[in-house]
Amino acid sequence: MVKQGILSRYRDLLPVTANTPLFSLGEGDTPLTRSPQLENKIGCGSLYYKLEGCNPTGSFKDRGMVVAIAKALEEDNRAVICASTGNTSASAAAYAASSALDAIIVIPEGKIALGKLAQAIVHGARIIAIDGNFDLALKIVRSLSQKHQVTLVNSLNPNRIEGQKTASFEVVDEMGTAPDYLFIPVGNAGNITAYWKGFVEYYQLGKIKQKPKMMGFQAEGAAPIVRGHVVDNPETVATAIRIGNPASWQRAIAARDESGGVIDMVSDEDILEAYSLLASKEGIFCEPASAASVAGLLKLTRRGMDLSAKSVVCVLTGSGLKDVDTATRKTPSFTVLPANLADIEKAIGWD
Ligand code: AN7
Repeated sequence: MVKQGILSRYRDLLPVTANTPLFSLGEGDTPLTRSPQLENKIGCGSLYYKLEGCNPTGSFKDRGMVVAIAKALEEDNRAVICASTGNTSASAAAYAASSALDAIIVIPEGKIALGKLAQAIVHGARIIAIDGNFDLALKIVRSLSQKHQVTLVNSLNPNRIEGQKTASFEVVDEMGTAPDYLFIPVGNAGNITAYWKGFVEYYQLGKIKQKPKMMGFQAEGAAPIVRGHVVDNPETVATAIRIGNPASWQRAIAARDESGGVIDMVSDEDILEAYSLLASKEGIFCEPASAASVAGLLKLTRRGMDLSAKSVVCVLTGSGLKDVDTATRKTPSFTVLPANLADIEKAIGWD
């Protein structure tokens, strides 16, 4: 069977009209898997991962992008623009290419993971790397989109949030209920906003009896919401969430407060620990920003949070293959030997 995509599957709950093209590159319907080891280790009732790295361009951005691009086509706009820490631009480039739209992307020079840049290049986007961070890039593309005939496809575009909310629908459709807690990384804060919107809508439709607590995690060096002020020079190993002035700041706070959740921060060390643990114990290769959700879970449980009777979903937002530099930086990661049986057996300890 041809994969349906979120526009068709959730059309009744999306801004779909008779003129919206219902196309798909295969986004959505991502795996919800149960933790093989960590669940027991932290004494959690049940722990699930929503594997958003399994989307066509390797991140959750595809859910929102397919809606944003479909609406641009419906309105007969032929070009899209975005600022990005990497994943939005990769997704915009792919979806624009598939619909013969021009994609213009503005990125912070030297601060996006190479896999994401590779995607923008192969999909034929016009790439502008600026001497400035994501926040400045976003300011620039906002101005450009007001001045020129081009659709802004950052999460300021409400169609992006609409598409991304389908991830909560899937979590509920799969579990038959909402989890008690949803742990999620926070950068520009569009995704936490979207998940919350999805849960609220399902609640209003009577599909769930209670909504989850939203547990958002920023990186310590890029934690404006936690600190309560704009961070001028955000820094973190998790380049995807290297953001100092999130566009959906207020909506993230609303999601936190209305759900009774928290927005907290995790250090780069915490992020890399969770990143390695996910890879080496759970068999999941996600990118560093994604590991912020699990780093947050580890932080809170170490501080005594009791989840023994609770269900938890951690959103793993993007694939580890996006950022192989972080994975291969660890030394020594392998042994170089002559191609000879005896030497190799010796190195493995089989001599
Ligand atoms: C893997 O691509 O902002 O809080 O420009 O790529 O909705 O911003 C990416 C963000 C988490 C944070 N995990 O989500 C961009 C961009 C990954 C990400 C986030 C991003 P938001």
